Amino acid sequence: MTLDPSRLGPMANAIRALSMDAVQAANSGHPGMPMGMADVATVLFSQFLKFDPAAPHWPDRDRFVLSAGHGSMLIYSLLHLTGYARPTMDDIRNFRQLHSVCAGHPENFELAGIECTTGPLGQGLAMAVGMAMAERHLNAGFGDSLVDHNIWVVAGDGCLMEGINHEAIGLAGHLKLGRLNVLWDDNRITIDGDTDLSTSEDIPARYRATGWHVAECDGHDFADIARALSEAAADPRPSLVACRTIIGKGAPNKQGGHNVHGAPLGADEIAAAREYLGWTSAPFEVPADILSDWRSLGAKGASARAEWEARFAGNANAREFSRRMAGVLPQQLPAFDAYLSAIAESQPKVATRKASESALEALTVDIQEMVGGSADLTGSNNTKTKATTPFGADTYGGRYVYYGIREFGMAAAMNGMALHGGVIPYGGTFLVFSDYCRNAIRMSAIQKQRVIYVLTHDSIGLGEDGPTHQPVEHVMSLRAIPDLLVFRPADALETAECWALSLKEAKRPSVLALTRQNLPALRSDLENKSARGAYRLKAADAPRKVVLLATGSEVALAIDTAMVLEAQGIGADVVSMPCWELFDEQDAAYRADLLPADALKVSVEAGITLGWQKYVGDGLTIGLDRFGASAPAEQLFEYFGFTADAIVKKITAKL
Ligand SMILES: Cc1ncc(C[n+]2csc(CCOP(=O)(O)OP(=O)(O)O)c2C)c(N)n1
Ligand SMILES: [Mg+2]
Repeated sequence: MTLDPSRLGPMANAIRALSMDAVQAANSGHPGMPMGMADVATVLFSQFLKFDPAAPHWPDRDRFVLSAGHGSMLIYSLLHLTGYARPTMDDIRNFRQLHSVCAGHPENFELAGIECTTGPLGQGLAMAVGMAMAERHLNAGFGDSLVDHNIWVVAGDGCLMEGINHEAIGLAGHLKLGRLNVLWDDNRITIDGDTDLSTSEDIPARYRATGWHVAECDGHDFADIARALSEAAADPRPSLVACRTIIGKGAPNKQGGHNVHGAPLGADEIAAAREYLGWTSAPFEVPADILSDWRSLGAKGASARAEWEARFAGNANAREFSRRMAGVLPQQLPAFDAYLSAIAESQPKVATRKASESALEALTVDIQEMVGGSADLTGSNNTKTKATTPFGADTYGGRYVYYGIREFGMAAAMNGMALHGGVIPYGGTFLVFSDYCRNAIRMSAIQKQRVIYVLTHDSIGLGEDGPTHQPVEHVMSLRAIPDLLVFRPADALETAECWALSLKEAKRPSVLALTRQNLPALRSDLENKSARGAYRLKAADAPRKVVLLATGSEVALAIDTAMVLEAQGIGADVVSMPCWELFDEQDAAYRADLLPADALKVSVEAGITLGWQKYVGDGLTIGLDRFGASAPAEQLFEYFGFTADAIVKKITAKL
């Protein structure tokens, strides 16, 4: 569609006016970025982006990611102007107010058309890498007629300065993700002032060095922007387009300075901007002719979508494609069911990381949309299966990603894959390095995405690598993240159960905390008891005085402890508690039955004790409130008091 170029200026000014007025009304927000990038966004949406506001979830749409999420008014303006059902003008009037879909930063679950939640700088771009991976992967499986789209990102100086940018672009360049195009708001301003306060990096050189194509343009010259975007779209490499812009462009006295970044312009400057832009409409009013130009852009996507729908209707794989995009698991999991029966029978004594691998061998056969990977710890995380062959620039159909030593980049890419849809990502690293990707794990939860983190070497039980590698506070600190399921299974069967539960959770991420060391089998029944988060593994024989609550590798220890107590006539239940979050969702009667008021409750977990008090009350917490040490695992457990005898002594003293 070619619009008369003279129409583009007023269209861009509509973004500027809405942005400055909404921020002014909220007395909060960031006018500088949307005003500065209004021209680039207008060219992108008018000539390049494939989208249909009437079908915001159409699978073959281009994905638009506002990585510079503080500029949220840019996307709210665009969605409104192009004709998405929401935000309405009233929504925009309520920018940043309680329950407004126009939240402070863009949130994927608030508005169709917002592909991911952004604001933590750098992560939008890194999620876009995952979207571009998912696009190529699905293209390899379903062909051009169903999957053939681009990922467009608007990123600021901050997104490019963050450490995660290095991980993300390194991965994208290596994987030759040519569908990814990043429009850099090169305004040379951040909050503190000019970028030369803090950086003298040659960004184009850095991008070229990682295998990217780089184009540059004057971000206020429509023809030049269109030329650069065409080059980006045509180049087979991922592209960075450096768009030289003026922050707050249109505010005559404030533009170009850092004060326009994140504060309302003020009544006087807004009046001056109206004058300067020739914008005579009242706040939250867009002249009919300008709105109609925007709406005509929105409408043009309908024909592209109709053509796609026609191809889809005639495609032999349409059903399977729809199932995957809807995130619905296959109805039958025959390989996994057979595996469950086999281990219930064979009772393997294995590390839970190894049990995870065995479960994955079956699951990745049954669930073709699972795409695994590891941050260079494949042999330790046990994440690679026979069914998952390598994903690479020449093998986009592969299902195993060698992420390299890029934990944060991996986690953000997995978020992007899940958000794109059609793929269920899982990826591994050591539990202790979850800190490296913690904010992306948090973003999995905020965005309600099924991303599965395989975090192995989950305690001092990893032994000789010592305290730098021994997680102590990690399991508990992950439990502190809302809407994240943290599983710490106790044996091979529980590990398989926890995998099944993670996969069933279509709208929540999961962590599987897994051991390096072997653990005995504790159960042989096939009911998924982990589904209730905690369950009574052993009931007291003698009159019950004690309830031991344990997770993972400490469940077997709790059983041993209970045996010693029983021998002394002290009845003890053992409750295995693989997932706090699921237990907390059980009804009061179930919870009270496991945690009876009249027994001494004792938690046993090789990590910090902070938090266990909510279950044990003034009972006992057996844990590790200090860093670990380097030694073989058995010696460490003994040294730190994780033996039946040591625990029994504490219990009898307390009784
Ligand atoms: C990880 C992270 N750190 C810090 C911030 C706070 N913050 C928001 S915007 C911003 C400056 C970003 O500069 P730039 O990307 O150039 O945006 P511009 O000022 O050009 O709009 C900062 C530090 C953040 N949102 N995320
Ligand atoms: Mg900037």
